[in-house]
Amino acid sequence: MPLPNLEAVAEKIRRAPRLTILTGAGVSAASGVPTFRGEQGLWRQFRPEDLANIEAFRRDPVLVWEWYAWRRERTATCQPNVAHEVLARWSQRKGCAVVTQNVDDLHIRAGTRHLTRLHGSLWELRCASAARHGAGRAGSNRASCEHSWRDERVPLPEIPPRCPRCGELARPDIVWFGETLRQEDVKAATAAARCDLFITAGTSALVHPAAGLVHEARRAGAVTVEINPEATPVSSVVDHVLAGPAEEILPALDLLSRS
Ligand code: BV8
Repeated sequence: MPLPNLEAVAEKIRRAPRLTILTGAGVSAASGVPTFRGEQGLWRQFRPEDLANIEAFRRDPVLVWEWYAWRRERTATCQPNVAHEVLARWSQRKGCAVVTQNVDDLHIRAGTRHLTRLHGSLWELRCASAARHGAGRAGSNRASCEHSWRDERVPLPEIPPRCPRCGELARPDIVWFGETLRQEDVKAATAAARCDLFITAGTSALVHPAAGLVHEARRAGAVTVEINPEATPVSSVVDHVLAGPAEEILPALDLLSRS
C-alpha cells in the first residue's frame, strides 16, 4: 500500500502544533459498526434519513426505537479498532482534538480526550417532551422536562422507553436530520477546525454542518488531508488524499510520525 504522500503527511503530523481529526462512520467500519451509506446501512429497507428525524419519531416512535435498539445491539458487540486507538493516543498530546459524527461512542471507549461528539450518542436518552435542537415541543403544553440520562442496557427493558422522571416518551439524545446541533459542540468543532493540520477520516462529507469543517480549516490556513478508500466531494479540495482504509493508514502514519 505504497501511498506516495504518506511520509509527507507523517512529517506534518510530527510538526503540527494544532492537529484536528474529523471522523465518520468509516472509522468504525473495521469494528463492525454499519456505515450509513454502505450496503449494511439499510435497516428493513429504510434509509437512515427516513428514520433519523422528528417526523418519523412522531409518526411511529416504536419503529424508530426498534431501529435504535437494533443499532445498540449491533454496536454493543463492537470494540474500538486500531484507528480509534491511534486517535486516542494522539488526543493525549497538547493541541490535538477529535471531532466525530459517530454516535457509537467507540472513541470514548478507546480513551479519546478532547472529543467533540457532534451528533450525540446511541447510549444517551432524553425526555421527548424537551424542545431542543429547534424541533417543536411534542404537543402537550406541560412544562417540558429536560431530563437526559445514559442507559447502556441491551436490550432495553421497554420499547419505547419512558422518561424515569416524568413518564413521558423518551427519545435517543441524538441530533436528527432537520435538527440543529448543540451550540457548544458547533463552537468547539469550529474552533478545532482552526488548526495547522486537519485530517478528515472515514466520512462521505455529505452531511452538514460537519461537512463544512474542512472548508473552515482551509480558510484558517490548515493543511488538509482526507483518509477514505473512496473519493468524496472534498477529495478535490484537500491538500493530500490517502486513499485507503483508516485502520491501515492511521497506524502507518502513527509509526512514521514517531520514527
Ligand atoms: C441542521 C445522527 C439546521 C443520527 C446524523 C447544507 C447543505 C445541504 C443540506 C443541509 C445543509 N445544512 C443542513 C442541511 C440538512 C442536513 C444535511 O446535511 N443533509 C444531507 C443529507 C444533505 N443537515 C441537518 O439536518 C443537520 N441539522 O443543519 O440543522 C438546519 C436544519 C434544516 C435545514 C437547514 C439547517 C443535522 C445533521 C445531523 C443528522 N444526524 N447522525 C443517527 O445516527 O441516528 S448524520 C449521520 O449521517 C452521521 O452522524 C454522519 O454525519 C452522516 C453519515 O455520514 P458518514 O459518517 O460519513 O457515513 P457514510 O456511511 O455516509 O460514509 C462512510 C464513508 O466512510 C464513505 O465515504 C466510505 O467510503 C468511507 N469508508 C468506508 N470504510 C472505510 C471508510 N473510510 C476509511 N476507512 C474505512 N475502513
